Amino acid sequence: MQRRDFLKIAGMAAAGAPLAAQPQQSFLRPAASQDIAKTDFTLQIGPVTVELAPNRILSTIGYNGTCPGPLLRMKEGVPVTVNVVNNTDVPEFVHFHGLLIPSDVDGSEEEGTPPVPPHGSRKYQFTPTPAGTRWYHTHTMSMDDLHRGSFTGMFGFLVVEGANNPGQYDQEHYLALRDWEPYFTNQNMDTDDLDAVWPQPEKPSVLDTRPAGIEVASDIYSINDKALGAGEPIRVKRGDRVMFHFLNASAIENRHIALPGHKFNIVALDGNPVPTPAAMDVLMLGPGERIDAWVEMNQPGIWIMGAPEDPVREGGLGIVIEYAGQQRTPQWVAPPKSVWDYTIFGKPPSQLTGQSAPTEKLDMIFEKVPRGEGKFNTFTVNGKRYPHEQEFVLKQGTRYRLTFHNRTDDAHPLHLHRHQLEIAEIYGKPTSGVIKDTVVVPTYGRASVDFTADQPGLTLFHCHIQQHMDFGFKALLRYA
Ligand SMILES: [Cu+2]
Repeated sequence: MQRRDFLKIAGMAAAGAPLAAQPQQSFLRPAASQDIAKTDFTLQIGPVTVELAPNRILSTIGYNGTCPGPLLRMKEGVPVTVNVVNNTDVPEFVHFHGLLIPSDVDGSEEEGTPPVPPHGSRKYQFTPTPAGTRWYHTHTMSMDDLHRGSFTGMFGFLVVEGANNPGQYDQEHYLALRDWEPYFTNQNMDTDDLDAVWPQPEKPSVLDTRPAGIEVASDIYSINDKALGAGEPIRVKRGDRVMFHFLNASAIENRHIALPGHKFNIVALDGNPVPTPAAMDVLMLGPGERIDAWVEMNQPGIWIMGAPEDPVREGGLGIVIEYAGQQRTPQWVAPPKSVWDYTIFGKPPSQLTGQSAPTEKLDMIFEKVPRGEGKFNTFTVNGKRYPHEQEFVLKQGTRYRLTFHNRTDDAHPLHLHRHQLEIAEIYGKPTSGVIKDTVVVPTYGRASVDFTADQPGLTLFHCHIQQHMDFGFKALLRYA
């Protein structure tokens, strides 16, 4: 099927064509029906079909026959066993993203986690912490195979429940943003309108004008497993407070989300409560990032919540919000101009309390080598290729200030495993109290993050764009 045919189908559904009855997804079950005391989980890796729209059915690999995989709801501090059964012909790794757990169960080959063998199984046993919206996904390399790694359907939400779970809202939804049928292209697909507004202290005085290699792109999108208009709408009543847990599960690109006439009240980034909750018109999430935000439903109508970029939204990245008693075509209205800025949610550095100031510095300089490996770009960290044996050796108990120097023409979502990063400076602005595991550093931008080396064991750092990671954008931190 051609892309335009698919868009026609999704567009027809969005314009009010009858929607086929969909079985209620287990993924969207309200919290009340979850067994919060569960400590044993099984993930079966195998083929799944994803019905994005009635005439758009994809085959991929996923967990337990669904995509996204089941929501894993754990209790903070209560040990769990995740039994992973691999029904495929290749070794697999399940990474638990945002959890502070040992290297041997973190799910990264680089850190020494044993693989789940083909047609075999392996138990991951750990004590989940900290509380918040986490997620799990495959951590294999893809290289030039767009049917492997995070291009597959192997991802799902993981919620670690803390002692306090006030839940002062009328409903909650877990929404994973995805793209499908990736392909290689040498067109510049960048949609990052954010980059122009930020200082570019790392921009080289002489730009590298060598022709760039091919990158991965996609034109087909979904929220969870449905393209815009093809799934059930989210049904609300005026006055409802609806909590949304967003995840960018893309392997490829940063994404934006807006809901016409409504504001997102952001309470947590990467699952960690922010010091200064704030309302925003548009959300931005790099691959790997999560945002918890509630919306007060106070504009009756039928709306499209989705990507502000027309080709992305029309390609499927959206979902219909339907107020009770309303009958009309779902409406999209472009949001007011909005700049995503992590420091909005922080507090001034002077208010830093209870945290020792960092005593050691680490620097990472990122550079892109156009066509560094055949037709693919490669990346270096501090001018070197992975694995940086003596470059990043941590002293137990020490607090570090890690500065990212992005000397490339892309915004990169940078992820450190098994540790929490507190943003100290970004966009040339100091801040504190914003705790993340993945930080998008703008084009030619610089950011500093603080972390405490209190998780002994090999620790992987990488860009969460799969192709960048595979072609060099990673480093291994170790403890002395
Ligand atoms: Cu990257």
